[in-house]
Amino acid sequence: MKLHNAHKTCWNCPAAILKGNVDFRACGQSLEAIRQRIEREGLLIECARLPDLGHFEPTITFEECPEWRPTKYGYLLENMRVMILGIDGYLGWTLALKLGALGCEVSGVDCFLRRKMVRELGADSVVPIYPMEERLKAAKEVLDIDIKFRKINILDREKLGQFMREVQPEAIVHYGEIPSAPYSMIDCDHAIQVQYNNVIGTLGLLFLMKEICPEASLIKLGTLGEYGAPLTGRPLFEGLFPADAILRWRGREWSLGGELTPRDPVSFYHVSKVQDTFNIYEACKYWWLRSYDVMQGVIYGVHTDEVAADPRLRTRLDVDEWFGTVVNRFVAQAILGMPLTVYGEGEQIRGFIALEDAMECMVRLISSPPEPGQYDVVNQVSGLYKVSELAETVARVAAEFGYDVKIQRVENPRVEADYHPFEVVSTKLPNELGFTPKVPLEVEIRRMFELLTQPHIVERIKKVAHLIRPRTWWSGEKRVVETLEVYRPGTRRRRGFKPKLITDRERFPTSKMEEVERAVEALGEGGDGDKG
Ligand code: USQ
Repeated sequence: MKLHNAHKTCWNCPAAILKGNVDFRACGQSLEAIRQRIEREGLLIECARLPDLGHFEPTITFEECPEWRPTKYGYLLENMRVMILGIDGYLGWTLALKLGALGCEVSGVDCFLRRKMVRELGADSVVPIYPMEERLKAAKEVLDIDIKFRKINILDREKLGQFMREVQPEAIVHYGEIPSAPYSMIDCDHAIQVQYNNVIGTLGLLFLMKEICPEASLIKLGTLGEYGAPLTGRPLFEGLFPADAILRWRGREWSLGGELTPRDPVSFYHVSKVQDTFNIYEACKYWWLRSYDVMQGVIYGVHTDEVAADPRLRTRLDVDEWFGTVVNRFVAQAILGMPLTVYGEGEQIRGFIALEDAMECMVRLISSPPEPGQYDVVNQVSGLYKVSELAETVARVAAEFGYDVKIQRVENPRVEADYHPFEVVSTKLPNELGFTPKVPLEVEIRRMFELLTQPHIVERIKKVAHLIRPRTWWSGEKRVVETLEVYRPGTRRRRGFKPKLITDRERFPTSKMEEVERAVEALGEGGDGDKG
């Protein structure tokens, strides 16, 4: 059974020097025109990794190429040079360790803005994190991973460009953005800071990539919240409409296939991600950059094998109003004996994914670069839940740990629909990239309780307890929200809409999936199998 990216060829590989005999990056040439020209005139490439091959056609598959080796996440380029922007963050650090453990040459930049912003608000990561120097030392000692780190603000294009020239990344993961909706809604200064940092940072990066490493793929963290939650019930497609989506108007009809789907962002932070989407889309069009825009749901959790390998390798976890995401906050609240803060009716539905599953998705995306010029979008979620449902699940797991948890409905400081349909399409990760979610919600919540109930962490949670109840209103008001109702888990009838996650797995039969998994298991952890 083939791994998901076995069929990809030099055409997708960042080591292929495609300039050769066709100046295919020139502006204004359509993909179709280029394809025709290639068919007519032939296209020869050179391989940056195997220059002895000379000029050849870009038809060698990942499966055939000695530079791509099989792993449990698909073929991965040997010692692939992956640069992570925002490597000190919740996701950046976790991914760095995972990629390092898989044999990638990991480099990363960070200016510690996240640490600074959280501390300025009086909060801190409840899981202790170490200074970068100690993190890097521990990564070497415990996991034998060398990470090349540089303290750089990505807005400093000169320094970032210099580092990119040095490293010559084959893939760039862009986590270097301010990730908080409430933070962007504090006031005008914060809204501007978030949009400037995110939008200008990404735009500058695109220009640098064009100049320095146009063959590298950009794996950019977008957000599912770019789409909003359409009250019409229209599914949230994966960034672009499928070919069979039809617009009907006054007796005529058009296919919407390939057009960007409408965006309806839910905060000034989410608006910054929408702006990024357009900038990346254009850069792929003008300069033949290639990118996956990852529309990720809300992340939760603390575990991957690598971060759990040593306390010095742990990734951060925030639970304050601004930087804590809902599940992480609920677990901390349960430990504090604070009723879980469900905003409004609690019937709002969001997409979620556990940290470990999200990291696996990222590795699969890195290992499967798009074609030159290809802008692609994946919806990265593993489950859809109502906020009130999450509170029930956290309360249930908390009971296993001896906590008697109550739930409180509080005023909703955000502007979001209480009741809304929610249908999310997420077909590419499961069907084209071979991803199956491995971490059920309750399992990760259990792991969180195991870690967060350690006495030194409980002490740290107590220190930020006063920053958990929200006081940042989308209206601009500044007052702590009031409680509307306190109830015991299991006593409130659920109303509203039932979410639907469309994965199209039925088109990719389970038997086939199992076959892939068995083949992958045979490769063993990390995968070090030979070709053939
Ligand atoms: N919520 C509560 N109680 C809380 C906290 C949140 O009911 O104590 C509700 C919110 O009203 C919202 C939902 O939970 O409806 C999710 O809120 P969140 O704070 O967990 O996540 P959000 O602000 O949407 O943003 C987070 C990340 C962001 C990422 C986004 C993915 O901070 O970086 O882009 O999740 S998504 O939500 O799909 O856009």
